[in-house]
Amino acid sequence: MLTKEQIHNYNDQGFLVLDQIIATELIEKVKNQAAFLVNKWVEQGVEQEIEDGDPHIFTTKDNDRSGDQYFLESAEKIRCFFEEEAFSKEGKLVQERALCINKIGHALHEIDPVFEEFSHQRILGDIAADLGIQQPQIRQSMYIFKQPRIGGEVNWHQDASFFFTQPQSVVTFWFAIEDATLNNGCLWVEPQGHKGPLRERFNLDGQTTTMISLDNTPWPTKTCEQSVEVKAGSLVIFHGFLPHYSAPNRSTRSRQAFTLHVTDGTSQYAEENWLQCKTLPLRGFNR
Ligand SMILES: O=C(O)CCC(=O)C(=O)O
Repeated sequence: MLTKEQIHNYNDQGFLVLDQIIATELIEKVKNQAAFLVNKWVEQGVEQEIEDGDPHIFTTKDNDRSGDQYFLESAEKIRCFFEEEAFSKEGKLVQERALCINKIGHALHEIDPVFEEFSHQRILGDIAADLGIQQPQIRQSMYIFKQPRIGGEVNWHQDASFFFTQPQSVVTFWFAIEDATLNNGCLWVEPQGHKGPLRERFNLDGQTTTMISLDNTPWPTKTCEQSVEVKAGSLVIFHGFLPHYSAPNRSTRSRQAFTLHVTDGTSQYAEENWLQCKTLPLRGFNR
């Protein structure tokens, strides 16, 4: 599947772009299903949540999720989270409800039939094998909307902070469901940044989450960051230590993406990771 050059580039740069590798029909199917799930969720009582003044917002400005049952339980469920700028000072939604959802997480790949089929497709297994993942295990899935005007920034981070394994094994599969551009908040990465240390670790102890500092290497600056503009249907794969972020979306177009975080069953998955597989199957790709 992957050429030697692509494998070399992944290992050297810490990321790889496979341009428009997923068929348009499949991308549309997934996009429609995400819209369907949002509508279903809205029907299930989000109005009440808003009226109660307790909407579930997702932001990376504050990583403390202590006691946030809605978030913590989403590890093995399908749940929607609002954009941090979804509400006015008066507590009203700033735009159409469906355009206020930040993401759906975190077990679409096991629970929803359309996402299940997409997530386990064979081509991903071939790619994973080429990248040396011996026993792929899909740990998390997220559908990220990056909504027009209010799409939230995702701070610089490394995915191994959330999926700590020894040795490091997490690989992110990031699918562009829509074109991702500088205008609508595409990904930014630090090429070769995966060769540096892991800076933080996100631990869960009971109901308490803590972001532990491991190394004070600064996050990338303008001189070493690179934008990753891609067309819908493209797949960006990145190493768990690769620093990446995305800017807020102030444009009039969303930048939808679907992500899978995959670890290797031959590595030791930390008990302190917030996301544990307790009831759902822990599976890789169809081969
Ligand atoms: O899509 C984005 O803006 C960021 C996604 C991300 O950081 C991730 O999936 O690890």
